[in-house]
Amino acid sequence: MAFETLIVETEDDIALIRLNRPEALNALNSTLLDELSKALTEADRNDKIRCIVLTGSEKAFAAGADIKEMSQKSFVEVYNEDLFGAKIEAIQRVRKPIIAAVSGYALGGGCELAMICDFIIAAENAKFGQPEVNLGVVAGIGGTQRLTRFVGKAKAMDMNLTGRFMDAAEAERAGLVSRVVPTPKLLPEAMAAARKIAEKSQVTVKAVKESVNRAYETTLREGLLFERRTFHSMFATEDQKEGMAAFLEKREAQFRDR
Ligand code: CO8
Repeated sequence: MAFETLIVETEDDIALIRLNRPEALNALNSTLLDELSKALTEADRNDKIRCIVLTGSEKAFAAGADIKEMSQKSFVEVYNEDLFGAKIEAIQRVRKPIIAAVSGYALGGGCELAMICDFIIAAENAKFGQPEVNLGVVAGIGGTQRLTRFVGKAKAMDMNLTGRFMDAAEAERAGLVSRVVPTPKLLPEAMAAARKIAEKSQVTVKAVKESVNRAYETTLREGLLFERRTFHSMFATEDQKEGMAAFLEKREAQFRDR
């Protein structure tokens, strides 16, 4: 599929999706969000793809929703079209792991898009922020919700109220990103992480993603029950037998995704 605002490549069993609107620091306009939801859905359906890496340019992962495109919309328009709703929900429905490789600005909808991914690897030059307050709006796809769960109320309030940016070191300390790497190493590091995930049983990987995400949707008691039942259900798979046999026989497991 050819895209106007994305570059989609496949490296072995990894889909690498680059946001590509350099003239607007990858601002998320409706074409980009439409194409991104399609590219991710397509990668999710493609049996040959085992993990997805989402990245931008060195200067910007994405500088937010496209301000030019939305500036003149009325409440009734954004409400009726449920601005960003369906496209973002399609992205949230992807069951394969998505790693966000963030270099440069991840602001507003850009920071929120990175948080929708399963984890974030940041380059040393990354800057995260929710500056919507400067535009007379609040965050729209998780900047007050996911960010608060990831970094706690103090930093989420600070970022959403002042609009200040968080650098990569602070984002790592706060728990927003899983690792920080020198800027030129960002993509190799993200691709290596994706390859590690791709080696595992895809059944187990999906179960891990569902189980961790459950922590954000339910009480601890229910989440622990969900996790335990998921653990139990893994014993119905051939890959559990293979994984444990390989350990005992001191060899690499050969998973078959079943
Ligand atoms: N929308 C549209 N165009 C943008 C955006 C944006 N968010 N960000 C940058 N651009 C454009 C600039 O207008 C400029 O274009 P031009 O050359 O035609 O004037 C070009 O990108 C380069 O930008 P700058 O010249 O400003 O570059 P600087 O290096 O001087 O500054 C900054 C970089 C600090 C990132 C600056 O561009 C900036 O502050 N951008 C806006 C950041 C922002 O406010 N983001 C939040 C947007 S609102 C939002 O995201 C709401 C989320 C709701 C849900 C979203 C779902 C997807």
